[in-house]
Amino acid sequence: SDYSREPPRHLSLQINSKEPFNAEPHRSALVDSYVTPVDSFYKRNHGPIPIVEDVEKYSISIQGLVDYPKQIFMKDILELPKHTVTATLQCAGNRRTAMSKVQKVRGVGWGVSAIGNAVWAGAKLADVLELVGIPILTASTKSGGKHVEFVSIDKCKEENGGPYKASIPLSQASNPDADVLLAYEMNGETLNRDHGYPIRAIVPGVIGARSVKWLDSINVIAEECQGFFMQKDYKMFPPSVNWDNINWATRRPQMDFPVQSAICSLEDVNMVKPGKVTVRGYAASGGGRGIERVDISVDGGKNWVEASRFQKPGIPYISEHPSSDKWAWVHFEASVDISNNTDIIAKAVSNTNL
Ligand code: MTE
Ligand code: MO
Repeated sequence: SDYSREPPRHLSLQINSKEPFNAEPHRSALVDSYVTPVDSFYKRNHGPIPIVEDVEKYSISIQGLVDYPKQIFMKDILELPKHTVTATLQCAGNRRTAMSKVQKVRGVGWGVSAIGNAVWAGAKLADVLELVGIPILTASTKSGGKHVEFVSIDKCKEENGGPYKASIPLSQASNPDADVLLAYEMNGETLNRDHGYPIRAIVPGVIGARSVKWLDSINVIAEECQGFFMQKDYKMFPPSVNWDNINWATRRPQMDFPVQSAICSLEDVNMVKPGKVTVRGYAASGGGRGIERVDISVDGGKNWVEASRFQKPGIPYISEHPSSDKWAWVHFEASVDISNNTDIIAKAVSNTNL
């Protein structure tokens, strides 16, 4: 593989693997701002970053079980209505390093920062699918298409040198309210190479692995994608399963990410003076389920106090409120009194009343 033309990256990132490039910011950067700057947004790759020299010649083939297969160019995508979605992207491997302290987990090690919140802009996939004759809210095409597979132009060893790919259900892809985007902007700027230039999928509320970067084709298929990252990775097994007895087919691919929270204003082990301490961090839930509550304990889990939650600075967050960003994380903050040697714990509760 050729790593000689990687893009420049910010020096503040902690590098977990150099080739392919996998890096995350320091946890404190995650609570500096609601929208994570591109420079400090985690980067998760499985091969060299592709190079698209001529964006006018760049196209995505939409094919498979559709009536009107079509090759769409950048200008076709730019002609569709532009939608802006604030969505948190989280790698399924976020916090894997901590998991491995309980039982060894395979894969790149990540701290608590394989997550970020960005303002993505692009065309809705539901609008793009209409161009090939798939009406909105379609669960199955006439020819039996039930899944939408995203195929990249990159090359990764897990696919034996083939492209990275993943799929989502057609019902989600064709649902305008699911806000699935073919994104060309991140935080108001042209998507950069690391994050999928010129076009990537953004699947809000779902593990990052399904938001395929550097799109090459979109296939409407009958069964979910059979690629490595759908069938041989990103699945959850009970502790009794190990690498010798694993039967991958017994589990479904992970899609919506589970509720998650992490303290970002303190390290895992920190020296602080006894007294008032402000605890800050992030909480996020997949599937558009908001964060109902964040609780903090300063005595290892015996007593809990509720933290305040917000997205926009100073405005209290209310889960499910129209003013809240449905697909985005919340920041939490609590002022607590700590004595000597103590465990501070944050626990988020997601809203399942959807
Ligand atoms: N898309 C392609 N083509 N190749 C990849 O390696 N990694 C996936 C996803 N899309 C990947 C990809 C994974 S596992 C994650 S978590 C996100 O991209 C990371 O997106 P980011 O690098 O923009 O943060
Ligand atoms: Mo990931």
